[in-house]
Amino acid sequence: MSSRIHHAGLAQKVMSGADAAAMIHHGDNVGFSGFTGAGYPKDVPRALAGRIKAAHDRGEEFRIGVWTGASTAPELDGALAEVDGISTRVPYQSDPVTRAKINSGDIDYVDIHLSHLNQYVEHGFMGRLDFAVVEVTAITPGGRLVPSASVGCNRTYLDKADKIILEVNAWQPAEIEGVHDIWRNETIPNRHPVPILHPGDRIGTPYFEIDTSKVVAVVETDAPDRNSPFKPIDDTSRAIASHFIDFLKHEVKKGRLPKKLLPLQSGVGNIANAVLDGLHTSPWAGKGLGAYTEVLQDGMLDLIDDGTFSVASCTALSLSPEGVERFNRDVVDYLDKVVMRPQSISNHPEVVRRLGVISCNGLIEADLYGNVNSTHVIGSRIQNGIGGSADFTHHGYLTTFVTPSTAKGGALSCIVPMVSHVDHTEHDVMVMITEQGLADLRGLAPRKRAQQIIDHCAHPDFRPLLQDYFDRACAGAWGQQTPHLLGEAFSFHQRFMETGSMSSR
Ligand code: 0RQ
Repeated sequence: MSSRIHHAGLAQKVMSGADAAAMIHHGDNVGFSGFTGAGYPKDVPRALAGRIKAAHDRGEEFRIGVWTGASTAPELDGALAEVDGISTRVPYQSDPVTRAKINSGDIDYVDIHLSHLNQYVEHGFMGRLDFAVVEVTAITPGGRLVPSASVGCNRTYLDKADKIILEVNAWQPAEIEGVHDIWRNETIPNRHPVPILHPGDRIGTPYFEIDTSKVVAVVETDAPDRNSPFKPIDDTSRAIASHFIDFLKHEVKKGRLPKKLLPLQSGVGNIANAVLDGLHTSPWAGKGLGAYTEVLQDGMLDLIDDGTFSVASCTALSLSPEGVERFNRDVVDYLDKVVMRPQSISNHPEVVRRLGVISCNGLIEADLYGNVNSTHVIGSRIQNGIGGSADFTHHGYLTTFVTPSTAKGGALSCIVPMVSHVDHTEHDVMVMITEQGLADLRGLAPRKRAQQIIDHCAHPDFRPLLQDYFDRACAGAWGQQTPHLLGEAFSFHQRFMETGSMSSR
């Protein structure tokens, strides 16, 4: 028996990834573990992709529904998309092959809030779940599962799937046991309040409790997570971080934030990671703050190490190769500083609102009034997905968005007259930050919001263009709460599609 599989009955179920994959059939819905490149199964998806390719070569149809926690890795999303094996993809992805197949219409992508996923699965909104394929770190003698580097939607997948395939990955550190906090609420109409009063509160157990009779296969692996590196922190991200920190200082001075702040949430991506770095040189360095966030990025790990954060609640790691090496080496030191929860709890709207989370997320474009597009390039091509950004933005105490003012080498303004796709509306977005400055939109009517955003967030190359648009829109003959010139607003995006630049030059 492997040193990681301590349950005699489940040890009998050990087999190869290929044998396990042979149990999955065309039309099945499969709930895979995996969240931002951490804790996804490494062997079964690849073997399944081989099986799908062979079926297609024989002229047979073979596609499955792929449900995960969030993004996974080339061995899962990439491998299955490459062989046209995915019919439906839920709820968040960032894989280039999958992205291309979604945009070409070959994969149906259902991009939902991460906090909604548990309910979708639990109450059958997306139909039946045939398989849960879940990576774990170990199996205890009593058949409980020690989760891996992400929790995501695994508890619900393990509960609801007809059959379970487990991958036991010896690469994950055995000492991670104890970091997770798995809690099960009652189902509607008997749901209870989530009893979390502080980011570090533990309310469940560190294990998944499962019906072991549903386990049809156990596969042993020894393979690393994806762990993508972050872009180096540049002057643009440093400037964004500095505006964010200045704003927090200002809010404390005004008495709108306590001295020790409120729990922070930091989104995915390079900019959000860089913003965290700014806390090292802030008045809060070493001050033991709390994080109630979705993923633990390198920036957060550094801040735990230097005592700026005393605790971080999350659902997954999202670390660089160096970050994960550090985490795995010193995991015992993180056991009382990191709590990894199901995504329905890490992103729980009621908890986020009650704790008063300060949210900070990236965007693709924002408009003059503060509406935000986080997901679609030129209104139509998916980049990643909404992820948990709305879970924190709609319910946070202070909601901020951070972005460079331009993209694609300066050819494109990230501030546009009207967003080409809406993920977060003006009603939820309180503060907009670029390297140019910060627009505090709270309490402002639309025209005043627009002027703040033009003056403080737009790049000087695009400011005259945006000001001209806004002035002419305001001069419109009929009464307008939110002035627009609709035809022109969309030609702003059209111009980029046709010429590769939004600039009028
Ligand atoms: O594309 O790599 O091909 O050049 O978008 O942009 O500047 O590296 O920014 O890494 O911070 O990601 C919104 C995508 C920002 C991310 C987004 C192109 C740009 C580049 C990435 P290339 P950057 P970041 C909770 C939070 C939604 C989910 C979320 C995201 C690529 O933050 O996915 O918030 N958010 N989750 O060139 C065309 C523009 C563009 C543009 C950027 N205006 N037009 N392309 N790009 N702006 C946590 C979870 O949910 C897990």
